Amino acid sequence: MSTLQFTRTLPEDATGAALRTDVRTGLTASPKTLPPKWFYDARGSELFDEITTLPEYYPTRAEREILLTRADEIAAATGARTLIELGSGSSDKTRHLLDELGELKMYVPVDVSESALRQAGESLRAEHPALDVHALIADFTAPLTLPATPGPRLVAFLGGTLGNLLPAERAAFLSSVRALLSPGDTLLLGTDLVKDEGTLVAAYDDAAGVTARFNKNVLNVINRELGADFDPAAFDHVARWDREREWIEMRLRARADLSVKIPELELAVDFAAGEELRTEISAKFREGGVRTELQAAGLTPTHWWTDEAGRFALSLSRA
Ligand code: AVJ
Repeated sequence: MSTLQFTRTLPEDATGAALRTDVRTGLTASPKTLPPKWFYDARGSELFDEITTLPEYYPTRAEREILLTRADEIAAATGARTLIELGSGSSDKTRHLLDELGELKMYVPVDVSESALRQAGESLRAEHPALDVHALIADFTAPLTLPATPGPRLVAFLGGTLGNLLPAERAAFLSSVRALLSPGDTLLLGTDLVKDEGTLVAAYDDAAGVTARFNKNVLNVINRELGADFDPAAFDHVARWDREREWIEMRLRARADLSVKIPELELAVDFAAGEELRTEISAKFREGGVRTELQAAGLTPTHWWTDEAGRFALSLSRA
């Protein structure tokens, strides 16, 4: 009989404490910044799901295309008996992989959202009755402790989320993933690729304005959680391509001089007209750069797959 288990490595109040720290640090800095993880409350996750269906937002479709066409090769190359997925969310894309991994005994989805893990866990167990599912409620950007699992293990980090980390954070993250792996274990990594500026900017500034609502939703999160009085309509959504650093930056630009009160932090934050708050970077990669970052973390790249149009890549590395 298979099992469904949950382990929480986050204290119940960890989210609140981390949000307070991030908001205080980010909004008293110059320039102002907020980490992108705070987009994803229930409403933000819903808006993100909507983004993945937009005509301009190609990464999700491109990655799904690779997973669909290469799942058999990934299965053959890894022989995985355990799949660990960091930032699993709804586990939607993973289903293609689970269907092909013939030796798979255990699936370990890791996410901060317990509700997403419960939903995904229940339905996966119904679809794969022999599979043990051990869900981890954890923040994958913090050091992880994994349950005992049968090897070889395949760690999957999909969606291009690596690109939401700054270069130094990426190096630390990849090293911590490397530290989880034993010889014979593998990492499957999704990375969005550098392409023309028009395509990139459109993907982060869609005509229907869904990404703008997603971006401004972080202000609603701070209002609700910290009692702040942000008026989302007082900010414009900005998506800009930084061609030197090869990343997209999402920002919120104050339309006028304004002041925001954040009672839970006993803090008032002033914005000058036109001042921009950075809410996300989304780095785009080249094959050589991904290879260099993987090798710097002690991993050995073995496979590189892109979609037909060459927009997005999945890479496989060995410990
Ligand atoms: C899929 C989480 C990596 O950077 O493309 C989508 C999130 N931000 N539109 C990305 C996102 C704006 C995203 N990740």
